Formats: sequence, structure tokens, C-alpha cells
Amino acid sequence: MYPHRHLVLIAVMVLLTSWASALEGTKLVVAVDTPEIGDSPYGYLAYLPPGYNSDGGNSWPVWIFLEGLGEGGPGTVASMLAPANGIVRHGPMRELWRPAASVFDAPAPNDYPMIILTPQVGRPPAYRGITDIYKLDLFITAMLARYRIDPDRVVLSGMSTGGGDAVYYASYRVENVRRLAGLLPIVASHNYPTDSSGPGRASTLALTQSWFMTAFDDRGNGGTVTTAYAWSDAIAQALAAAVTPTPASLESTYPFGSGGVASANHQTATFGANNAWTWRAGATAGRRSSGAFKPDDTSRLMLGIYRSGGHPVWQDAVNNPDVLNWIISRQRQSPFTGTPHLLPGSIQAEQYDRGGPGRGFNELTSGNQGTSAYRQRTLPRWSRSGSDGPLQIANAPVDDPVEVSQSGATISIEVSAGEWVAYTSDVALSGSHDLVLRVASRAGAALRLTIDGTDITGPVTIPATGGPGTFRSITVPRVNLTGDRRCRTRQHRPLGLQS
Ligand SMILES: [Ca+2]
Repeated sequence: MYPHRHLVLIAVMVLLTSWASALEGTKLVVAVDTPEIGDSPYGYLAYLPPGYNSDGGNSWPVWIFLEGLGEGGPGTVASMLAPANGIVRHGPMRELWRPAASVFDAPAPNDYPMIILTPQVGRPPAYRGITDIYKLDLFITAMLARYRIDPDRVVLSGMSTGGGDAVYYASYRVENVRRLAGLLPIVASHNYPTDSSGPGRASTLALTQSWFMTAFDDRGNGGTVTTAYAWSDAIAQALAAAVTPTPASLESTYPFGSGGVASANHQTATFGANNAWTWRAGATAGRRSSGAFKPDDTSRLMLGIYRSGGHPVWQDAVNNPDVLNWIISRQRQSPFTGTPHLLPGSIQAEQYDRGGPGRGFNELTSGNQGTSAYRQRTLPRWSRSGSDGPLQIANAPVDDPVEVSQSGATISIEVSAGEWVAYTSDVALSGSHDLVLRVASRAGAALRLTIDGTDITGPVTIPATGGPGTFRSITVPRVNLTGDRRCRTRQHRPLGLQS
């Protein structure tokens, strides 16, 4: 089908190496215009972070950004780099691409510590339907094979029609959404599936973390405000499926009235672990951090509304430090050590899954109020002075909001009513096993243990043990574990419960 595939691949890889060795520490954007390279169905632009070619084989987070309707095309270098309608026109590639410097840019203080990829998806009439959902899947597979991408840190984003493509891809089937650490549709339109409450779509999207962004006055383009509301509400209802009553709708709670007057500020709604929306006022300048997102946040879903700006708010969005911090801190659900816990066996409570709110844990209070930094990570964090000052980036510690404490050699976590933690586990020996919980509680409590949503213990009564630091072993006899080595165990373990 592609007789020259291997020849072309070798040539491009040689170029990559020589550029990188000559330009260490600078911005580097590579245009790859032969769709068959690496089995990619699209031509694309790639940004590789400084140090990529000399870092000893690290894997990097990736931000995949899909362009809009006006920037579609055949994926040739000429079409991708066309100033008027190429994929350098908008989004992160606009920030990275400097035509005067050919394919290179001067060293910059705000290089991105991640890979950024923008494919050029086709233009009508060969345009973006179900075929492109499958092509996008092939593209992600090809990029994971071609670059050192951390497969647990793939964020899919897009603007306008590209935002619609991103939603369509992620909601289309569970296998797609499970590839993603996060979904960031910005003024998503056109190819937007309209059945947000249709079979499986919203509940499929609930398997990842999403941040929808739109503008209050973006009423055209398929009504990106109303569709963003509809999707966000439907996902929230899927997240709260077992809860009554249904969460109040976003539009009914928008601080300045439904469909009427725009707020004086940008607004961000977060759907918290308590199954309710909370609105936070943002700043009045689009590129400034609004504080709408904090890396130790507990929310599972976000909706951002620019108070004005209409459809083209995407460039402010991709330049907002909050958005960049959200992207780089997303992580797919995965075992804490990289290897599933083995059952029968012992699971350390603090080794719950990576993946953040709604995946590794459900946590009601922001911040780790315990004494241990066991779950702390170091991540890049962006900031910006003023409304349009240069982006700054520095490493900063990020902790989970779960309470983790250490006393002597004992590390414990604290879980309150409505909270849970999850452990990805393999069952090596199926059958009936005794479950022993090492727990402490001041006044007594109850917990249950579920596997893939099925309750396998019923309520387990935890007596008062004498205080949150006084641990006892509680045995639940004859718990049935199946031998499916792919099963996921979600345990609710109120260790050190203070209630
Ligand atoms: Ca907390």
C-alpha cells in the first residue's frame, strides 16, 4: 500500500537526530507530511521538549491538539504551514511556530516540558465523520510507537470542530476513552455528537477527566455554550448515577442567570466529589491564571466559560497557565507501583491507584491534611504575571488531596463517608478468602469493598478502636474473588477514620 514507507521513515529519523543534536534546549517543531510514516493516517506537526534527544530515554506527557474546520487539509508541509489556513494558524502550534526562523525558534524561557502534536485532519468533502474517529485512533497508536510518550499521560484537546472531533473520539467507545488521561474540548462544535445523553456516550466520557471550555456569547457554531452545558450535565449525572436527586443543572446555577446576562468575570464550574457543581469566578483577562484549577483539586469534571470573546477564545485558553497545569497533571488510572497488586496478598493502603479524582480516589476535602508526603510528586507549574506577561514555568510539589499520615513506620490514609480509594489488582488464586482490614476509628464506622462496581462484602462494621491512631485487625470471612487477572479491585478502607 505504501511502497516507500520504510525509505521515508529512515530519512526523517536521520533529520530528527541531526536537528536535535544541533539545537539542544531550543524549541523544535518538525513537520511530517507523509501520512504513511509510522503508519500515521495524517500529516502532523510535532513539538519535542528540550532535552528529548539526550535525556536517556524518559517518557513524556503528550498534548494532542486538533485544529478547526478552516485549518483542515491534506497534511502536506505546505498546507500545514500555510499562515492563512494551516494548522500553525491557531492553538499551541501558533505559539511555537516562527516562520522567520525556519523550522526552529530561538531558545525561550517557556519551552513546554511535553510533546505537542497537531495532525491536519481532512477538509470537506473528505471530511471528518466516523472514518476520522478510527483514523484518530490509528494516529494515537502511531505516535505512541514513534515518540517516547508516557501512555498514561495522553491528553486530547481541540478547538471548534477539532474540539468536536475530540469529544466524538473519546465518547465513541470505551477503548478510546481509556487511552486518555484527559479531554479538553475548547468551543467544540460541528462534529459534536448531539446525543450527549444517548446510550453510553456521557457515561463513557465519565471514564476520563474532562474540562469543557466555551464562551458565554458563542451562540453560533452549533451553539457551543448550550452543547457544553448539555455534555457537562450529562457527564455529571453519569458520575452521580447512584445519587438522588440528580445534580442541579449548570445553566440553572450560572451565577448571573440562565441565558441572560453574562457574568462580570469568566466563570469555571467544577463538579466535586460531593456530586454538586461549584462556580468559581475567574480573572477578567483571558490569559491570566484565574485560579480555576489547582493541581491538588478534588473535582472530576470542569466547565469553563469566558464571559465574552465569542468563538475564538481558544488562543487565550491554550495560553492560560491553569489550562497548561491541568494538562500536565492529568494521568490515566494505573497501579501506583506500575504493577497491579496481587491477590491473595497484602495491599498497603497508601498505594492506591494513580489517576487523580474519580479514578484513583474520590476525596471531599482539598489538600492533604495528613502528615506524610508519600504521594507527593514534582511537576512543572506555569504562571503568568499580569494579563499578558510571559509564561513562567518552575517545578513545584503536587500532592494528592487524600489525607496520608505517617507515625513511626506506619503510613495510613483517612477516608470519610462518601470517599473511596481504588486499587488495580490481579487475582492470582480465585476462590473464597478471608479479608483482613487494618483499621482505626474514633467512633466506629462502616465500609464496603467492591470489585468493578459489584459489592463483594456488604457493609462491614468497624467498631470504635480507641482513636484514629489505634489500629485493629477486622476479619471479613469468606470473600469471593474471581480468577480474572484483569479484574480491578476498588476498596473502601477507612483507615484512621476520624468520625
Ligand atoms: Ca483532603
